[in-house]
Amino acid sequence: MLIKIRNSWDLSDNDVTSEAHYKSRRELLKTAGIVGLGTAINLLSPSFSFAQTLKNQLANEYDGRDLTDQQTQLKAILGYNNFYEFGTEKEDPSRNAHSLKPEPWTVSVDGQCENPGTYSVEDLIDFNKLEQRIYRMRCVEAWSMVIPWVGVSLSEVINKLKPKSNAKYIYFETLVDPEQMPGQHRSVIKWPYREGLRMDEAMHPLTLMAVGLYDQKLANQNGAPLRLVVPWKYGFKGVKSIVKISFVEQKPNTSWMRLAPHEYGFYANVNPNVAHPRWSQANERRIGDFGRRDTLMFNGYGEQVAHLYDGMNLKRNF
Ligand SMILES: Nc1nc2c(c(=O)[nH]1)N[C@H]1C(S)=C(S)[C@@H](COP(=O)(O)O)O[C@H]1N2
Ligand SMILES: [Mo]
Repeated sequence: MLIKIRNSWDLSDNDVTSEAHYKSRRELLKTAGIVGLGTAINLLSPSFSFAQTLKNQLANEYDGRDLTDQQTQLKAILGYNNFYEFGTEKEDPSRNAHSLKPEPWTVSVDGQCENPGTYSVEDLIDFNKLEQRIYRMRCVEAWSMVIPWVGVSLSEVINKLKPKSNAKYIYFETLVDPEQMPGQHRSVIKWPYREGLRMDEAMHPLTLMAVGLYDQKLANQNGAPLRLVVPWKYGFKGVKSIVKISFVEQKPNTSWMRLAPHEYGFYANVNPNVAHPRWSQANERRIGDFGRRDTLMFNGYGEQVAHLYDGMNLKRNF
């Protein structure tokens, strides 16, 4: 599914796919036998080539399980957040994030790449190639959502920056500015929020650099103006409001690894068989549901990503 969104985010009625219309569009896809996440099926813009490429890459690997997943209501996605820069309660980000100014915004790029420098969001993201991908997001705290993100594959951004062959990892940082992010007056974590991926994980077509969700640009509390989404990993890998990207040779020391290395590892792949030291990870509460449901290995994306971890001990590399 694809939404073509103009740079201005100034949507006409024809472009807008409102929340209310989603269910029926999803039903339409189902009837058409089009399955899977990232089914970048081009309903709105027939000349969109990346969407077709992605579909060609992934079509045979999807089993359609996700079609039974209801999308989480916009209200919940906007109101139940983790973004410690605005406080540690789930309601804090929506209450406090109005002080963030996501425009204008720059991202500095350094390390092992041919095109280091300072970029605007528009330099990094090709807004003509935006697509929508409906991904499960599973927080390590054992709740989950299904979010229709809008963005581009992170690989598209990386290709512009031309990493060198010795770049083994990509590293990200969130903005540090206590004026805009009042939660940073407290040292809940050592700011900035830091995250990273192995290069092959970063280049995987499911890894998304998101700039919107549903038919809106990202709300501040969801990580405006750009944030990472890695659907087979716990939600904390999805670093928000990114201001720095580095290509590095060594495995980066991420925020949660620094804070509690026995509890949070670098890989953070969703794995129902590996418990968090203080609680099981075997099931989850989907926001909006009553009961709990089993958590799926790699959050249900195993067919697409399990090969990245061939031969690795996933208990040790948690
Ligand atoms: N900068 C920053 N990014 C962050 C966090 C944070 O506290 N700060 N929380 C993470 C966690 S734990 C989760 S579950 C997701 C939540 O994303 P959402 O609030 O948009 O649903 O953001 C992740 N990205
Ligand atoms: Mo999380």
